[in-house]
Amino acid sequence: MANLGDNLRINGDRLWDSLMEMAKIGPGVAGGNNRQTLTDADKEGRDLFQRWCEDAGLEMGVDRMGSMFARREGTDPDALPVYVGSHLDTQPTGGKFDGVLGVLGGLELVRTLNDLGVKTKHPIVVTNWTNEEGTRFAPAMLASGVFAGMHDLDWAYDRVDAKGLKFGDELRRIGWVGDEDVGARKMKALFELHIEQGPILEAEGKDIGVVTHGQGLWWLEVTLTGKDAHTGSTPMPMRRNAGLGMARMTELVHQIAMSHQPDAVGAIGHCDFHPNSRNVIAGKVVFTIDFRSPHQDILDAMKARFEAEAPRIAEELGLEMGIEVTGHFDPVTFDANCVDAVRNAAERLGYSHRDIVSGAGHDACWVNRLYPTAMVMCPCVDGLSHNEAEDISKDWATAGADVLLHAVLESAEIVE
Ligand code: HGY
Ligand code: MN
Ligand code: MN
Repeated sequence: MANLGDNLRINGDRLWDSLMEMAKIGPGVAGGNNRQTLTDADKEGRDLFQRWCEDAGLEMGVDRMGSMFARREGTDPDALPVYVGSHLDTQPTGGKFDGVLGVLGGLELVRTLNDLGVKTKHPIVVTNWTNEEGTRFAPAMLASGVFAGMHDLDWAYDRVDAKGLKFGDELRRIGWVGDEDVGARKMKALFELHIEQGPILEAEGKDIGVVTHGQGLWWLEVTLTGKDAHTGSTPMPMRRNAGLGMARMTELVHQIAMSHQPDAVGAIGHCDFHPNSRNVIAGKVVFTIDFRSPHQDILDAMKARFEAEAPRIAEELGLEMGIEVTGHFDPVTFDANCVDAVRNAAERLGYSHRDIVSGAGHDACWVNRLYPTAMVMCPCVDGLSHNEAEDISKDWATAGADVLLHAVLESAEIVE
């Protein structure tokens, strides 16, 4: 491997300025972002990213899921490209860095190579994957899932949001339906930079997380149907209270996850009460369970136990129950050579690091099914994410992007 020049570093100030510029688009109400997928704010963010890519001399390709691929040519145009990137869409009360750091860290990598006139044999492609969050249109990592062959395009286009709007219609409305077949692109490797979204790196004083594995996930959407009735005049024994069913099942989810510590998590983050009137007993409740574990057997055992025990709760309360899987991926083991490239880069650059399992799902988790993939993580303040107070330091962002640069160069091969 050519001597990469350990003093080859990205421009941390420029990266930070770009992060702050992007954060102005789709502002939240408490300092973070609400730039949900396929909204006008998402369109605005895409347009800005496209302008920056054009300024950096990159050639933009877009696939039918709207994922964006900005290509920096290599000396061998036929060599398989090395991909970087993440997602620009955010949670409704999201932070400024979840996903965005990976996209703009990839762009900064290219800007740095341009500044220094560094050529690589393999092309480098900076990616913005559509709808990583899965908050407006379930499931999460939707576009990378179609890319990996886990979902078909028509099914993805038919996903609807809470207002009944379809994914495909919204993608057309913002004008970001591309002409590339989803999944047609071939990769040598993919590296994704992302904030940890957990407390470990900060607590241990580590600059870099070398991501060896990712948790698996089940999203179970539960519908409980009872009977709307007056909260005042309906005797307690006569009630069919779907809200009470949800409360008891929330406790069950918590107990199931707690019974598999420390390698399991479970919660309910989404819930719709119907009719959601303060003096009507909820006749219908729809909520989503999020179970995760790095271990396949624990992940599946949690789902099985809920499916076995929840019907009794429904029966006791006179409720009908339906369960639909709205998201799933197995635990992920990233590519050992790519993981080594990340670890070697951190080592060479003098950044403290530790191996880590990703608690959150990422587009890299799906791409890993097709091509050698790894992730670089940086700490975040108090481990907080999916919260407008999400925060990182400029130094952490810079360290993460430096390691991304060197890991990618090891794969893309500098041409002297
Ligand atoms: O849910 C996840 O893990 C990711 O943040 N979409
Ligand atoms: Mn993310
Ligand atoms: Mn997220």
